[in-house]
Order: sequence, then C-alpha cells, then structure tokens
Amino acid sequence: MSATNLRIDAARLWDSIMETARIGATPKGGVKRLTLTDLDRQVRDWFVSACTAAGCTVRVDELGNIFARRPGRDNSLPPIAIGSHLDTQPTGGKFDGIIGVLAGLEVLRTLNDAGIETNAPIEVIDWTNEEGSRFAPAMLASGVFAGVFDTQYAYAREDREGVRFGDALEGIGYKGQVPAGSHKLGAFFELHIEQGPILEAEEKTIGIVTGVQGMRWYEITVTGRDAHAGSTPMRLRKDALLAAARIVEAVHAVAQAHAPNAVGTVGLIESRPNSRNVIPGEVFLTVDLRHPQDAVVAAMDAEMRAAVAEAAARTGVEATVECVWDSPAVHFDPACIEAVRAAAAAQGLPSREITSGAGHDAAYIARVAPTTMIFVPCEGGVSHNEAERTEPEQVAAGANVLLQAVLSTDARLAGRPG
Ligand code: HGY
Ligand code: MN
Ligand code: MN
Repeated sequence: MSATNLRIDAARLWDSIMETARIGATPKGGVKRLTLTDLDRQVRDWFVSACTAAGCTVRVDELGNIFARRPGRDNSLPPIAIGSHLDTQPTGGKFDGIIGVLAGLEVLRTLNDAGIETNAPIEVIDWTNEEGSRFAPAMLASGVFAGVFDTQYAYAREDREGVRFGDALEGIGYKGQVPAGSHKLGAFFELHIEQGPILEAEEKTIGIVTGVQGMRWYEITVTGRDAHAGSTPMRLRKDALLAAARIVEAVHAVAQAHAPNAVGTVGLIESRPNSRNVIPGEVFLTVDLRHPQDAVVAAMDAEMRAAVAEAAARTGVEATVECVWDSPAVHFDPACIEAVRAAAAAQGLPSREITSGAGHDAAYIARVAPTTMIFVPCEGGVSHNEAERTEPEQVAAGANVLLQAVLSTDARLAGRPG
C-alpha cells in the first residue's frame, strides 16, 4: 500500500480515548484530571507505557513535558512532532487535548503496523499544564520550551491552595532532567476539537487552523471592609462584592463593544469572608480578554482597567488589576497549513480555514518550529464542559489528516516529492 493511502485504526484510537477517559472520569461523563495531580500521573504513566510498547524512547524534561520518539532513517534530524495535553479543566471533557496526544500515538502505531520508516524521527508530546486552570498561566510548560517563560518562574507558580508548580511536579515523579527547549523540532502538528460552533454549523469535518487569537489574563483584588450585614447602613458600606458585580458587568460590556469577535470572561471569583451575614470586605476575581487582533486586545485592556477604576470609585472601595498573562495572536506556518489542506482534500473531507478562539500549546511552539493545527468539530461547539462530545468518525478523519500531513512534511523536508 502506498503511504498516501495509509489510514489509522479508528477503533483502536477511539478505544484509547475511552480507556484514558476512565482516569478522572466524573459522574456526568466528563474528565477531571487537573495538572500535576495523581490522576495526571496515572494518565502519564499510561501514555509512557503505551509509547514504550510502540518502540519509542521516552524522555521527560524539567517541566514534565513527555517526548516519545520513534526513530527514523536519519536520527540526526530534528523530529517531526505531534502533541497536545493530557490535563483537563475541573469540569472537562473526554477530548480537549487528549485526542491530540492519542492521535499522535495512533500515528506511531499505524506506521509500525505498516512497517513504514520515516526519514526524520517522529515525536509525540504531552505538554504539561496546558489548561492553566490549576496553575496560571495556560500553556506554561510549552511556553518554557519555547523560551516565553523561564523554568524558575514556572516552578514558583502557585495554585489557589498555595502549592508550588515545582513541588507538585516533583510530587508526581515527572520532574525530568532534560533542560526545557533543549532540542529542535522539524515541525509540530496539533489535532484538537474546535471547542466552538463553526465547523459543526457549516458541516465541515476539518478545520485548517491558520492561527490563534490574542489573549490576556488578569487578577483583580477588590478591597472594601468587612461589616455587619444587619447593623451597617447602606450608605456606610464598602461592599467589595457589589464592586466586583459591577466589574463583571463591565467586562461583558467591553467585549460587546468590540463584537462580533471579542470575548471577555470572569471565570473565577472568591468572596471573603464568604459569610451570609458579613458584608464582603475582599473579592478576588480573574478576567480573560481575547480578540484575533492584538490592537483590539490592547484597547479592551485599557477600557477594562478604566471600568474597574470607575466601579471601585463608585462603590467606595479599592481595586488592583494585575495582568498575569499576555499571549499575542499567532499565525501558523504556511507550508504546514498547506500540508493539512492537501491531506484533507486528498481524503475528500470538507474543510475550511479557521482561527482558534482557544489557546493551545501550538501557539507557543510556533515560535520555535514550523507549526499548525487541525480541528475537528465538537457537538454544539461545547467544550470545557463534561458534556463535551465528538464522533469516532470525526476523530478518525482528523487523525488521518494528521498522519498524511506528517508524512508529506517528512517527505518535503527530506527533499522528496510528498
Ligand atoms: O484557555 C484556553 O483557551 C485553553 O483551553 N487553555
Ligand atoms: Mn486544549
Ligand atoms: Mn482546554
């Protein structure tokens, strides 16, 4: 069989997804597998064992990124890499991140079954802490690999209980010795569910991802004064939660002002002392602003900061705003994008170009290697939700485009016709 007609084993890939979904399975059918928890360790162990059984050498870097390498004809060449993440949101689904890692494993298994030797090595990667839900910011470990953050910054990041990233990493036994970013990648491909409604609405099977929108994360602390809910007149209150409510409304208004492509979200809010008969004296909340154009993100930043100051003044409280993450818009590599387009066309799969609304490790890896992504639809565009769903046929179609894009890129980089 010619390599261009090679297809993955769809049932084997789906079984792998369903098997790993049992690690951290939630009663509502989702997966809760926060980064650097024992559940993360369990799925990592599963992944390392499966890659080892597929004949790979496995290395772990100092951020816990796992690199499973299948040798090629010329192992002096930088590997062509495939990857994504195995960590999930607290109310995550079975597919976000996971299909990108397991489709990479399926590509290795398919090449093994067919006895195909690629020119360059192929490497499948699990990037630590893509979600940023437990340890902000998101894409932390791929960011260190790409030189955006340094290792000590990552190790010092704390979760809301004050646990340090470096200690949690050591705790699950995945603090490797390989310096982060110490090897080159010949190219990087990431398969992911779209996590939005476009592909399903347009009945497209493949998203040819051309880039990722710009995004910024903020931490806001509102300081008022604890006081008695019964004996404090309204005019004397310094109600931090009232100011926070006004800030939530303002974030929504800033996004609406830059419709239709801007989004703004307050996702995490902690009110203290959180007692029903105490006026909240302090509130901690997060803001997530995104737009495909960096200039608009900057404008939204200024408008949000002004709105926070106005809400604080109006409520008689103080508010501080700290930008904790700024990920500029990213444009992927034209040759990698073309490899995805050609593979989808050759397999007769309806496709369309799309910019990613969600952040992905590919956004940072694009700084150090020719990179692109492949999207497949998810039901109702719903993700970061336990009901997240895609179909076996859609995952298989994405994995077959991934396989063929990787093979054609390997041929192109070797100077052979694809
Ligand atoms: O936030 C994001 O877009 C990604 O899911 N970490
Ligand atoms: Mn993801
Ligand atoms: Mn996610």
